[in-house]
Amino acid sequence: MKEKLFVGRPNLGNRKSFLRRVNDILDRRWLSNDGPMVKEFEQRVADLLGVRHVVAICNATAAIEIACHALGFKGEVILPSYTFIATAHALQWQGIKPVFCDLDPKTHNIDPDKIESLISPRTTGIIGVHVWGRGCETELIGDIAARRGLRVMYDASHAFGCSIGGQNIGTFGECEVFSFHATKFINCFEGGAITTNHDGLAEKMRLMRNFGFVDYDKVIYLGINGKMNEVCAAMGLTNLEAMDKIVAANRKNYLAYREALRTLPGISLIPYNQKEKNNYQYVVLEVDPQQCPCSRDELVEALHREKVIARKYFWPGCHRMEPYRTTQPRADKNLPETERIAARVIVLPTGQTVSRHGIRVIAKILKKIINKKSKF
Ligand code: T4K
Repeated sequence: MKEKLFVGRPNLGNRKSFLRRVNDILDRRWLSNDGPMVKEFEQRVADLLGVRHVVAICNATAAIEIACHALGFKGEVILPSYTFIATAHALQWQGIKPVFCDLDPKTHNIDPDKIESLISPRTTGIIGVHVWGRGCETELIGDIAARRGLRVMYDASHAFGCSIGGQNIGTFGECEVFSFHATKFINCFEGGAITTNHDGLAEKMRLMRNFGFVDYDKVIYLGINGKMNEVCAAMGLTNLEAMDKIVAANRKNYLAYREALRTLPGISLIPYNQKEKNNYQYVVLEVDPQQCPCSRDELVEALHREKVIARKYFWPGCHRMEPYRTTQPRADKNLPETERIAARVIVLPTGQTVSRHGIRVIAKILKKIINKKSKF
């Protein structure tokens, strides 16, 4: 490779449209605090997902914190360990203990069969994460929660533009949280949003993102500054206009990878259900140590040497990161599948900046090291 290829290189919509929006913002001198761009962004997302309320937030981590607070989470909350550390940190930051649940190896999502045994008298909720944009088993999770008096929300950071049983992600649980970080399918530079069909919850979360202000000089809740600014909303609006093109580029790349990696022993590309809407934002390989002559780490190192900055998301799992490694030293005993999958996964670059040629080169690098190793 001439230049480094990254996982998470931002997808960009039309530059002129974005700059026109930025000029409008400057002309208006309205830069933040629930401005017109933010309102328009929220409306567009609501229309797109078919959800009643969208509350734009400065990033998904703050959005999860606000959502947890609005839902009254306290004590313990069950979530997968196989997620970006932000999901766990958002709880711990508020003094709530994240209780890590194992994953289902077929989906990489929280395994509903393993949730009930983790419920204690201190449990108040469940957070499912739609990892790689593949939806959680929302019906089963909803049943458990209803039976055990728990509240459910989803971290949908990966899943903008995806569906479960044909229904848009963003409409499940009591609320869902999206990330619009630079590396995400649709980005706002930094950004997030909470989506919900519950009027009261939406109202509460709107107030919480603005310090709890209900009027000039009147605060009715504990709140934080979770506001999205106008330039971030302008970026989001511009990128939403390019959404179909971005999905098409991702899908094309996904299919090209599938073809190019077909014959590699012990390497499989995770599938997406063709009956659902998918954003194809993640090209995820699983390396089977019984079948592949190279270890996952050897493959990642070989790619890095050739300037392909592949990633091992979400290795080693939240439970093996601080502070959880110290506060929950035995958590791994309940997480055999998480440990197995976290040691097998490689995420490859995709998006608008990755070409068919780039994909062929990546496949060649992998083939070369595997062939070399299999000769020993
Ligand atoms: N829940 C889940 C399930 C998540 O995946 C995330 C975020 C969150 C919650 C929290 O959402 P936010 O609060 O961030 O809205 C990256 C992202 O920073 C993070 O947003 C994302 N998940 C996670 C999966 O990936 P890192 O630590 O791997 O980031 P970093 O700096 O290594 O960037 C990734 C790659 O992207 C780099 O190799 C280069 C490329 N890149 C990055 C940026 C920012 C660019 O090419 N241009 C850029 O502007 O976490």
